[in-house]
This record gives sequence, structure tokens and C-alpha cells, in this order.
Amino acid sequence: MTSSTTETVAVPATSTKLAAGQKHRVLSGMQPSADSLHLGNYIGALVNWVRMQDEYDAIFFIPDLHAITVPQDPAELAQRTRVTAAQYIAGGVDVDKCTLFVQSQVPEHAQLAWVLNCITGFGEASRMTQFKDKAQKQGTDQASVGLFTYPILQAADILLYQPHGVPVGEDQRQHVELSRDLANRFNSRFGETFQVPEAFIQKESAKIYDLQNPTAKMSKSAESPAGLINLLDDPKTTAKRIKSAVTDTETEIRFDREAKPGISNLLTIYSTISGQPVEKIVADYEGKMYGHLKVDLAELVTNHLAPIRERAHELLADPAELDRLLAHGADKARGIAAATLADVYAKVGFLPYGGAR
Ligand code: ATP
Ligand code: LTN
Repeated sequence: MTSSTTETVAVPATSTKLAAGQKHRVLSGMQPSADSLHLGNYIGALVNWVRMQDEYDAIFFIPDLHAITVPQDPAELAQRTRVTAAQYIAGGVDVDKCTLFVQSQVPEHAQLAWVLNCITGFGEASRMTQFKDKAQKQGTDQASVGLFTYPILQAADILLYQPHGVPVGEDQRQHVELSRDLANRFNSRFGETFQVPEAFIQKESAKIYDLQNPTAKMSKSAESPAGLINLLDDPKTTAKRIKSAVTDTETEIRFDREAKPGISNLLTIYSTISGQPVEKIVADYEGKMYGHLKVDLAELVTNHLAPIRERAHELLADPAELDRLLAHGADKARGIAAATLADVYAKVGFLPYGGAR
């Protein structure tokens, strides 16, 4: 397998040269699989996306085709797709600076996925660890073929847009590697077609842990919601969850991921939301109790999330306008995706529609 990773969102020295005024392209997405994003999604992904949209030609999308690889209630899926879009925008994704769309509204994703399915080895797909984990949870016989080919659809999402970088969490590294392998394979079989993308892996410092179980990452699939901070929760719930966060029996506020995972997690949240380095926060809280830190952090987080929550609700109150913004994004995306797909179709030998060009 080819391997390439950067520890930050900076473009590595090996990246493609650009023409004057041109920006490197990045692309990423988060599934619409919950009623709210949580603080891990926000700090680990969204904040980073928002930061990137000035420096990069950024494309963000909502992978609803991926969502149906496991059973979904149709009305709930539609609602969660809008809610996810609203949170992207409320969190700072600016539809005038970047391209934001819903995957199922750009049919080229499914079309390219088919071609990529046909150049992926069965054994190669079988080695994808996320499939193994998810399939095991459902009982392997019950898992859908769509779940099996999930990473190939993800490769199509990426390769259609010729991005240089794909900002994702460590858990998605293997899928980006597969995209690279498929891009290289297609290019060598059919001629130069795809940009070979690089994984921009989120920094460890952007990882947020469950407030009740601070050695496990904050996750929507956690057993109990008590350790989760959701962007759309009311401030009282958020404050209560922060104040009830599991810590340790010492009293000293210091950063030590191993010995003090609970306090270290609170310090990470404090630092990323306030923009202050952890060392400064630790110095400011010298001699103070855990309770002080929790009360202040609850206020900091609820104040920070309040305008995001309000904006998301405003956007959701006008679904027609939200759908219009998404349709505009899908049109922009299709402009790029259709060109790549036409090239791919011609290269594999599909007849051009309506005759030779
Ligand atoms: P699940 O646990 O059910 O797989 P999730 O809540 O972890 O879901 P994903 O949909 O897997 O969320 O992740 C969407 C994005 O959010 C990814 O880029 C992922 O790296 C990031 N992310 C998810 N959880 C965290 C976390 N606890 N800390 C930092 N980033 C996170
Ligand atoms: N599998 C990813 C979501 C996803 C994605 C993509 C991310 C689907 N297609 C393309 C980056 C690029 C996840 O679960 N986080």
C-alpha cells in the first residue's frame, strides 16, 4: 500500500505545484447519522474545516448515500441531513467561500463508485477494518453489501473532485489509502485521470473524549449520552454534563493524558474553545479546585455554542431556503464531478451519449 499522511492541515512539500492564484483543494464529509453533532465532531472536524476554507478550495458534503449502508428511517434521514447541513453552516462553513452539498444530489458519486467497484479486489475490500467492526456489530450475515463497498463509494467521493487533501480522523486513514491505491491503479491502467489525494489526519490534540469515560473518544454511539456534549442541546444540559464530568481523586489541575484523562480532556476543551494554550490555563488554575475549572468551562462552552445553536435553529426554521443553498452547492459540485466522470467513462470505453465528441 502507498502511504502518505500529514499531521497537520499544512500542505506537504511533495504536493502538486499550483498556478498563480490557484488554491489546493480539500474535501471532507460527516455522515448525517445523529440528531446533533457532538463536541468531538465540532472540534475534531468542523473547526478545522472552517479554518481551511480561506486557504483552500474547500468542498464539504453530507454523505447520505453512506448513511443508508445501515438501516435508516427515511423521515429521520431527511431531517438529519438538513440538521447536519444547518450545523455545518451555523458552525462557520461559508457557502460563498466553499462548496457545500448533499451527496445523493450529485449522481456522479454512485456512477463513479460502480467503475471503482470493478477495479477493486474482493480481498482488498475485505481488509477494510471499519467494515469488519461494523459488520460484526450487526452480525456479518445481516450486514449489507453497501456496507462492504462503503470505502469504494468514499473513494469515488474523493476522486471525483481531484482534491490534494482529505482532512479526516485517524479512523479514516485506511479509506484514504484505498482511494490512493485506486487512483494509482486507474491512472496506470487507463492513463492519467485522478489526482492522488493525501490524508490530512487530525491532530491528537483535537481529539475529545467522553466526559463520563475519558479514555474513550466522545462518540454518538456511546452507551450513555451523559458523556456527550451536543451542539444542539440546551445550555442547561451541557452545563450539567460538564459539571458532572468524571475526574480523579487528586486535586491538582494539570495536563496528564495517562494519569488524569478526565482533567486533561477538560483542559483540551478549554484550550480549543478559548484559544489559549493549555499551559496558560494550568497556570491560571494553580491552587484552584476541579469545581472552579468545571464551572468556568461550562460557561465558556455554553456561551460559545449558544450562537451556533441559535443560527442552526434559524436555518432549520426555513427548510426551503436551506434546500436552495444545498441545491446551489450540488450544482457547483456537479460542474466538477461531471467532468471527471466523463473522462473516466471515455477512458474505460463507454460510448459517448449522442455520438462522438
Ligand atoms: P461513531 O462513533 O458512531 O463512528 P462519531 O460520533 O465518532 O461516530 P463520525 O461520524 O465517525 O463521528 O466522525 C465524523 C468526524 O468527526 C470525523 O472527522 C471524526 O474524526 C471526527 N470525530 C468524531 N469523534 C471525535 C472526537 N471524539 N474527537 C475528535 N474528532 C472526532
Ligand atoms: N467515512 C467518513 C465520511 C465520508 C468521507 C468521505 C470523509 C464519506 N465520504 C469522503 C472524507 C472524504 C466518516 O465516517 N467520517
